[in-house]
Amino acid sequence: MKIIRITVWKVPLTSHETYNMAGGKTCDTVDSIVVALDSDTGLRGWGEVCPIPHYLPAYADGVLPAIGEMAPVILGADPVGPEAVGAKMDRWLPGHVYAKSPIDMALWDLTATAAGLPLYALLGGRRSDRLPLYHSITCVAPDEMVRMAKVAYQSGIRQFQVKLGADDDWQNDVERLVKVREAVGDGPLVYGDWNTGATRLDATRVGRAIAHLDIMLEQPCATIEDCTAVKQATGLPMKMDENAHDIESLIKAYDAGCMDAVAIKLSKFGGLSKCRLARDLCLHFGARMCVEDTWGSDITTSALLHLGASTDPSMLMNVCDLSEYVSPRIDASAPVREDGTIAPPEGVGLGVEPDMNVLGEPIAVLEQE
Ligand code: 0XW
Ligand code: MG
Repeated sequence: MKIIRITVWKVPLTSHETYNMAGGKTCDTVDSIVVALDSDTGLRGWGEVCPIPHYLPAYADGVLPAIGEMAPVILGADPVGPEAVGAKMDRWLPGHVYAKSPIDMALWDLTATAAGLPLYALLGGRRSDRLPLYHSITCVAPDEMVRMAKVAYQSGIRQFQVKLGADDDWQNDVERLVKVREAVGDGPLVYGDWNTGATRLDATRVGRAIAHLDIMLEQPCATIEDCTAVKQATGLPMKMDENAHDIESLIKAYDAGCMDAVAIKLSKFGGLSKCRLARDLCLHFGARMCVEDTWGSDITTSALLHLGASTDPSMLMNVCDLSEYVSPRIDASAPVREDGTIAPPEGVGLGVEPDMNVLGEPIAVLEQE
Protein backbone atom coordinates (compact mmCIF):
# COMPACT_ATOMS: atom_id res chain seq x y z
CA MET A 1 0.00 0.00 0.00
CA LYS A 2 1.17 3.55 -0.75
CA ILE A 3 0.00 6.98 0.40
CA ILE A 4 -1.01 8.97 -2.67
CA ARG A 5 -2.78 12.02 -1.27
CA ILE A 6 -2.85 14.27 1.82
CA THR A 7 -5.96 16.42 2.23
CA VAL A 8 -6.20 19.08 4.94
CA TRP A 9 -9.25 20.94 6.30
CA LYS A 10 -9.61 23.70 8.89
CA VAL A 11 -12.70 23.49 11.11
CA PRO A 12 -13.39 26.20 13.72
CA LEU A 13 -14.64 24.63 16.95
CA THR A 14 -16.65 26.79 19.34
CA SER A 15 -16.71 25.92 23.03
CA HIS A 16 -20.16 25.62 24.65
CA GLU A 17 -18.76 27.53 27.63
CA THR A 18 -15.82 29.86 27.03
CA TYR A 19 -13.02 27.96 28.67
CA ASN A 20 -10.85 30.10 30.96
CA MET A 21 -7.47 29.14 32.31
CA ALA A 22 -4.76 30.92 34.29
CA GLY A 23 -2.53 33.44 32.56
CA GLY A 24 -5.33 34.89 30.42
CA LYS A 25 -5.62 31.74 28.29
CA THR A 26 -9.10 31.18 26.93
CA CYS A 27 -10.64 28.85 24.44
CA ASP A 28 -13.67 30.30 22.71
CA THR A 29 -13.46 29.46 19.00
CA VAL A 30 -10.29 27.65 17.94
CA ASP A 31 -9.29 26.05 14.65
CA SER A 32 -9.03 22.30 14.42
CA ILE A 33 -6.94 20.84 11.58
CA VAL A 34 -8.32 17.65 10.02
CA VAL A 35 -6.15 15.46 7.81
CA ALA A 36 -7.03 12.57 5.48
CA LEU A 37 -4.43 10.24 4.01
CA ASP A 38 -5.57 8.34 0.90
CA SER A 39 -3.92 5.13 -0.20
CA ASP A 40 -3.53 3.66 -3.68
CA THR A 41 -5.84 0.83 -2.54
CA GLY A 42 -8.71 3.25 -1.96
CA LEU A 43 -8.50 3.29 1.85
CA ARG A 44 -8.66 6.58 3.75
CA GLY A 45 -7.22 7.33 7.21
CA TRP A 46 -8.27 10.30 9.37
CA GLY A 47 -6.36 12.53 11.78
CA GLU A 48 -7.07 15.72 13.74
CA VAL A 49 -5.12 18.21 15.84
CA CYS A 50 -6.56 21.21 17.66
CA PRO A 51 -3.97 23.30 19.47
CA ILE A 52 -5.24 25.72 22.13
CA PRO A 53 -3.73 29.20 21.59
CA HIS A 54 -0.87 30.05 24.03
CA TYR A 55 -1.11 26.63 25.65
CA LEU A 56 1.81 24.67 24.18
CA PRO A 57 4.45 25.33 21.50
CA ALA A 58 1.78 24.64 18.87
CA TYR A 59 -0.60 26.68 16.72
CA ALA A 60 -3.21 25.62 14.18
CA ASP A 61 -1.75 27.61 11.28
CA GLY A 62 1.60 25.89 11.81
CA VAL A 63 0.22 22.45 10.94
CA LEU A 64 -0.20 22.78 7.17
CA PRO A 65 3.27 24.25 6.43
CA ALA A 66 4.89 21.49 8.52
CA ILE A 67 2.87 18.82 6.70
CA GLY A 68 3.89 20.41 3.38
CA GLU A 69 7.52 20.21 4.50
CA MET A 70 7.14 16.52 5.39
CA ALA A 71 5.08 15.63 2.31
CA PRO A 72 8.08 14.19 0.41
CA VAL A 73 8.52 11.47 3.06
CA ILE A 74 4.78 10.88 3.59
CA LEU A 75 3.64 10.62 -0.04
CA GLY A 76 4.67 7.28 -1.51
CA ALA A 77 5.28 5.74 1.94
CA ASP A 78 3.63 2.49 3.02
CA PRO A 79 1.22 3.50 5.80
CA VAL A 80 1.31 0.07 7.43
CA GLY A 81 3.55 0.38 10.46
CA PRO A 82 3.09 4.04 11.46
CA GLU A 83 6.38 4.16 13.41
CA ALA A 84 8.35 3.51 10.20
CA VAL A 85 6.83 6.60 8.59
CA GLY A 86 7.23 8.45 11.91
CA ALA A 87 10.97 7.75 11.92
CA LYS A 88 11.22 9.19 8.41
CA MET A 89 9.29 12.30 9.47
CA ASP A 90 11.56 12.74 12.52
CA ARG A 91 14.70 12.57 10.36
CA TRP A 92 13.28 14.92 7.74
CA LEU A 93 11.86 17.52 10.14
CA PRO A 94 12.92 17.17 13.79
CA GLY A 95 10.41 18.46 16.34
CA HIS A 96 7.03 19.90 15.27
CA VAL A 97 5.36 17.10 17.20
CA TYR A 98 1.87 18.58 17.06
CA ALA A 99 1.92 18.64 13.24
CA LYS A 100 3.01 15.00 13.19
CA SER A 101 0.20 13.92 15.51
CA PRO A 102 -2.67 13.99 12.93
CA ILE A 103 -0.46 12.22 10.36
CA ASP A 104 0.42 9.50 12.85
CA MET A 105 -3.28 9.19 13.77
CA ALA A 106 -4.26 8.78 10.12
CA LEU A 107 -1.50 6.19 9.62
CA TRP A 108 -2.88 4.14 12.54
CA ASP A 109 -6.39 4.49 11.13
CA LEU A 110 -5.16 3.17 7.76
CA THR A 111 -3.11 0.37 9.31
CA ALA A 112 -5.97 -0.88 11.48
CA THR A 113 -8.47 -0.52 8.63
CA ALA A 114 -6.19 -2.54 6.34
CA ALA A 115 -5.98 -5.19 9.06
CA GLY A 116 -9.77 -5.17 9.47
CA LEU A 117 -9.38 -4.49 13.21
CA PRO A 118 -10.49 -1.76 15.60
CA LEU A 119 -7.50 0.43 16.43
CA TYR A 120 -7.37 -0.57 20.11
CA ALA A 121 -6.48 -4.12 18.98
CA LEU A 122 -3.15 -2.82 17.64
CA LEU A 123 -2.40 -0.62 20.67
CA GLY A 124 -2.51 -3.40 23.24
CA GLY A 125 -5.98 -4.94 23.00
CA ARG A 126 -9.25 -3.98 24.67
CA ARG A 127 -8.63 -3.68 28.42
CA SER A 128 -11.98 -2.19 29.48
CA ASP A 129 -15.49 -1.91 28.12
CA ARG A 130 -16.11 1.64 29.27
CA LEU A 131 -13.64 4.32 30.32
CA PRO A 132 -14.04 6.83 33.17
CA LEU A 133 -14.34 10.48 32.15
CA TYR A 134 -13.37 13.60 34.03
CA HIS A 135 -15.14 16.90 33.57
CA SER A 136 -13.10 20.08 33.22
CA ILE A 137 -14.66 23.16 34.82
CA THR A 138 -13.78 26.54 33.32
CA CYS A 139 -12.30 29.09 35.73
CA VAL A 140 -15.15 31.47 36.60
CA ALA A 141 -16.75 32.60 39.88
CA PRO A 142 -16.53 29.83 42.52
CA ASP A 143 -20.31 29.42 42.91
CA GLU A 144 -20.78 29.10 39.17
CA MET A 145 -18.10 26.39 39.14
CA VAL A 146 -19.97 24.60 41.90
CA ARG A 147 -23.12 24.70 39.78
CA MET A 148 -21.24 23.18 36.82
CA ALA A 149 -19.71 20.49 39.04
CA LYS A 150 -23.20 19.54 40.29
CA VAL A 151 -24.56 19.28 36.73
CA ALA A 152 -21.63 17.03 35.78
CA TYR A 153 -22.11 14.98 38.96
CA GLN A 154 -25.77 14.45 38.07
CA SER A 155 -24.67 13.09 34.67
CA GLY A 156 -22.51 10.47 36.40
CA ILE A 157 -19.11 12.21 36.36
CA ARG A 158 -16.94 11.38 39.39
CA GLN A 159 -13.70 13.13 38.45
CA PHE A 160 -13.52 16.92 38.40
CA GLN A 161 -10.77 19.18 37.06
CA VAL A 162 -11.15 22.64 38.59
CA LYS A 163 -9.43 25.34 36.56
CA LEU A 164 -7.63 27.87 38.76
CA GLY A 165 -5.87 31.20 38.54
CA ALA A 166 -7.81 33.04 35.82
CA ASP A 167 -8.47 36.01 38.13
CA ASP A 168 -5.04 35.94 39.75
CA ASP A 169 -6.41 35.81 43.27
CA TRP A 170 -5.16 32.86 45.30
CA GLN A 171 -7.96 33.16 47.84
CA ASN A 172 -10.56 32.70 45.10
CA ASP A 173 -8.74 29.52 44.12
CA VAL A 174 -9.01 28.26 47.70
CA GLU A 175 -12.75 28.99 47.58
CA ARG A 176 -13.09 27.14 44.25
CA LEU A 177 -11.42 24.01 45.57
CA VAL A 178 -13.15 24.00 48.96
CA LYS A 179 -16.60 24.53 47.47
CA VAL A 180 -16.29 22.03 44.60
CA ARG A 181 -14.84 19.44 46.99
CA GLU A 182 -17.81 19.93 49.29
CA ALA A 183 -20.38 19.97 46.47
CA VAL A 184 -19.40 16.56 45.07
CA GLY A 185 -19.04 14.88 48.48
CA ASP A 186 -16.43 12.37 49.60
CA GLY A 187 -15.10 9.88 47.08
CA PRO A 188 -14.90 11.65 43.71
CA LEU A 189 -11.51 12.83 42.49
CA VAL A 190 -11.07 16.61 42.57
CA TYR A 191 -8.01 18.38 41.20
CA GLY A 192 -7.06 21.99 40.64
CA ASP A 193 -5.22 22.90 37.43
CA TRP A 194 -3.28 26.17 37.02
CA ASN A 195 -1.97 25.37 33.53
CA THR A 196 1.49 26.67 34.61
CA GLY A 197 0.03 30.06 35.61
CA ALA A 198 0.83 30.19 39.35
CA THR A 199 3.94 31.31 41.16
CA ARG A 200 5.45 28.87 43.63
CA LEU A 201 4.33 31.20 46.41
CA ASP A 202 0.66 31.43 45.41
CA ALA A 203 0.35 27.73 44.59
CA THR A 204 1.89 26.89 47.96
CA ARG A 205 -0.47 29.26 49.79
CA VAL A 206 -3.47 27.66 48.05
CA GLY A 207 -2.17 24.15 48.62
CA ARG A 208 -1.51 24.74 52.31
CA ALA A 209 -4.93 26.28 52.82
CA ILE A 210 -6.63 23.15 51.43
CA ALA A 211 -4.05 20.57 52.57
CA HIS A 212 -6.57 19.03 54.98
CA LEU A 213 -8.79 18.12 51.99
CA ASP A 214 -8.63 15.25 49.50
CA ILE A 215 -7.40 17.27 46.52
CA MET A 216 -4.74 16.82 43.86
CA LEU A 217 -2.88 19.71 42.22
CA GLU A 218 -2.09 19.89 38.49
CA GLN A 219 0.78 21.73 36.83
CA PRO A 220 0.76 24.82 39.10
CA CYS A 221 3.99 26.35 37.76
CA ALA A 222 5.97 26.43 34.54
CA THR A 223 8.76 24.01 35.47
CA ILE A 224 9.11 20.54 36.95
CA GLU A 225 11.36 22.04 39.65
CA ASP A 226 8.71 24.54 40.77
CA CYS A 227 5.92 21.94 40.66
CA THR A 228 8.09 19.66 42.80
CA ALA A 229 8.67 22.46 45.30
CA VAL A 230 4.89 23.01 45.55
CA LYS A 231 4.29 19.32 46.06
CA GLN A 232 6.93 19.16 48.78
CA ALA A 233 5.61 22.25 50.56
CA THR A 234 1.97 21.14 50.47
CA GLY A 235 2.19 17.37 50.69
CA LEU A 236 -0.53 17.13 48.05
CA PRO A 237 -0.49 14.68 45.12
CA MET A 238 0.61 16.23 41.83
CA LYS A 239 -0.48 15.71 38.22
CA MET A 240 1.93 16.79 35.50
CA ASP A 241 0.65 18.10 32.21
CA GLU A 242 2.40 20.82 30.17
CA ASN A 243 5.88 19.77 31.37
CA ALA A 244 5.38 16.08 30.49
CA HIS A 245 5.66 15.77 26.72
CA ASP A 246 8.35 13.22 25.86
CA ILE A 247 10.27 10.33 27.39
CA GLU A 248 12.96 12.58 28.91
CA SER A 249 10.47 14.85 30.66
CA LEU A 250 8.52 11.85 32.00
CA ILE A 251 11.73 10.42 33.46
CA LYS A 252 12.62 13.80 34.95
CA ALA A 253 9.20 14.27 36.55
CA TYR A 254 9.24 10.72 37.89
CA ASP A 255 12.76 11.16 39.32
CA ALA A 256 11.64 14.39 40.97
CA GLY A 257 8.85 12.44 42.69
CA CYS A 258 6.37 14.85 41.15
CA MET A 259 4.20 12.61 38.99
CA ASP A 260 1.39 10.91 40.88
CA ALA A 261 -0.64 11.41 37.71
CA VAL A 262 0.11 12.64 34.20
CA ALA A 263 -1.74 13.87 31.12
CA ILE A 264 -0.86 11.87 28.02
CA LYS A 265 -2.05 14.23 25.28
CA LEU A 266 -1.69 12.97 21.72
CA SER A 267 -0.38 16.14 20.08
CA LYS A 268 1.90 17.02 23.02
CA PHE A 269 3.95 13.85 22.42
CA GLY A 270 3.55 13.64 18.63
CA GLY A 271 0.68 11.21 18.13
CA LEU A 272 -0.52 7.75 19.10
CA SER A 273 2.86 6.09 18.43
CA LYS A 274 4.75 8.31 20.88
CA CYS A 275 1.88 8.22 23.37
CA ARG A 276 1.87 4.44 23.31
CA LEU A 277 5.54 4.51 24.38
CA ALA A 278 4.77 7.13 27.03
CA ARG A 279 1.80 5.08 28.24
CA ASP A 280 3.95 1.99 28.62
CA LEU A 281 6.63 3.93 30.49
CA CYS A 282 4.02 5.41 32.85
CA LEU A 283 2.69 1.91 33.55
CA HIS A 284 6.19 1.10 34.77
CA PHE A 285 6.45 4.38 36.73
CA GLY A 286 3.13 3.82 38.45
CA ALA A 287 1.75 7.19 37.33
CA ARG A 288 -2.02 7.29 36.87
CA MET A 289 -2.81 8.48 33.37
CA CYS A 290 -5.25 10.87 31.83
CA VAL A 291 -5.36 9.91 28.14
CA GLU A 292 -6.53 12.87 26.05
CA ASP A 293 -5.45 15.69 23.75
CA THR A 294 -5.39 19.47 24.03
CA TRP A 295 -8.72 20.06 22.32
CA GLY A 296 -10.59 18.72 19.28
CA SER A 297 -13.70 17.03 17.98
CA ASP A 298 -14.65 13.45 17.15
CA ILE A 299 -11.54 12.27 15.31
CA THR A 300 -9.24 13.28 18.17
CA THR A 301 -11.68 11.94 20.76
CA SER A 302 -11.96 8.57 19.00
CA ALA A 303 -8.18 8.25 18.74
CA LEU A 304 -7.66 8.90 22.45
CA LEU A 305 -10.46 6.46 23.32
CA HIS A 306 -8.69 3.67 21.43
CA LEU A 307 -5.49 4.37 23.36
CA GLY A 308 -7.42 4.58 26.62
CA ALA A 309 -9.29 1.35 25.96
CA SER A 310 -5.99 -0.48 25.41
CA THR A 311 -4.44 0.85 28.65
CA ASP A 312 -4.36 -1.16 31.89
CA PRO A 313 -7.53 0.10 33.64
CA SER A 314 -5.82 0.17 37.02
CA MET A 315 -3.45 2.86 35.72
CA LEU A 316 -5.93 4.70 33.53
CA MET A 317 -7.20 7.55 35.69
CA ASN A 318 -9.52 8.97 33.05
CA VAL A 319 -10.07 10.08 29.46
CA CYS A 320 -11.61 13.27 28.04
CA ASP A 321 -14.59 13.51 25.69
CA LEU A 322 -13.26 16.64 24.00
CA SER A 323 -16.03 16.63 21.39
CA GLU A 324 -18.53 17.17 24.24
CA TYR A 325 -17.09 20.65 24.94
CA VAL A 326 -17.36 22.05 21.40
CA SER A 327 -19.44 22.29 18.29
CA PRO A 328 -19.75 21.33 15.51
CA ARG A 329 -19.45 17.57 15.86
CA ILE A 330 -17.28 16.21 13.04
CA ASP A 331 -19.02 12.82 13.29
CA ALA A 332 -22.36 13.14 15.04
CA SER A 333 -22.60 9.35 15.42
CA ALA A 334 -19.30 9.09 17.34
CA PRO A 335 -19.47 8.02 21.02
CA VAL A 336 -20.73 10.37 23.72
CA ARG A 337 -20.64 10.28 27.52
CA GLU A 338 -23.06 8.06 29.35
CA ASP A 339 -23.18 7.86 33.11
CA GLY A 340 -19.71 9.42 33.41
CA THR A 341 -18.12 6.94 31.04
CA ILE A 342 -17.47 6.51 27.33
CA ALA A 343 -16.30 3.75 24.96
CA PRO A 344 -14.35 3.82 21.68
CA PRO A 345 -16.36 3.68 18.44
CA GLU A 346 -17.31 0.31 17.02
CA GLY A 347 -15.89 -0.68 13.66
CA VAL A 348 -12.47 -1.00 12.09
CA GLY A 349 -9.69 1.56 12.35
CA LEU A 350 -10.56 4.69 14.32
CA GLY A 351 -14.20 4.02 13.52
CA VAL A 352 -15.06 7.62 12.61
CA GLU A 353 -16.84 8.87 9.52
CA PRO A 354 -16.45 12.63 9.29
CA ASP A 355 -19.38 14.61 7.96
CA MET A 356 -18.05 16.15 4.72
CA ASN A 357 -20.52 19.03 5.04
CA VAL A 358 -18.99 19.97 8.37
CA LEU A 359 -15.45 19.78 6.94
CA GLY A 360 -16.32 22.00 3.96
CA GLU A 361 -13.70 22.79 1.32
CA PRO A 362 -10.17 21.55 2.03
CA ILE A 363 -7.44 24.15 2.59
CA ALA A 364 -4.90 21.96 0.77
CA VAL A 365 -4.59 18.81 -1.30
CA LEU A 366 -1.04 17.45 -1.65
CA GLU A 367 -0.29 14.72 -4.17
CA GLN A 368 2.78 13.02 -5.51
CA GLU A 369 4.09 14.72 -8.63
C1 0XW B 1 -6.03 20.95 27.84
N1 0XW B 1 -7.11 21.39 28.67
C2 0XW B 1 -7.10 22.83 28.75
C3 0XW B 1 -8.33 20.91 28.00
C4 0XW B 1 -8.61 19.57 28.54
O1 0XW B 1 -9.96 19.42 28.79
C5 0XW B 1 -7.80 19.49 29.82
C6 0XW B 1 -7.13 20.75 30.00
C7 0XW B 1 -5.82 20.66 30.75
O2 0XW B 1 -4.93 21.52 30.68
O3 0XW B 1 -5.60 19.70 31.49
MG1 MG C 1 -3.83 20.40 32.45
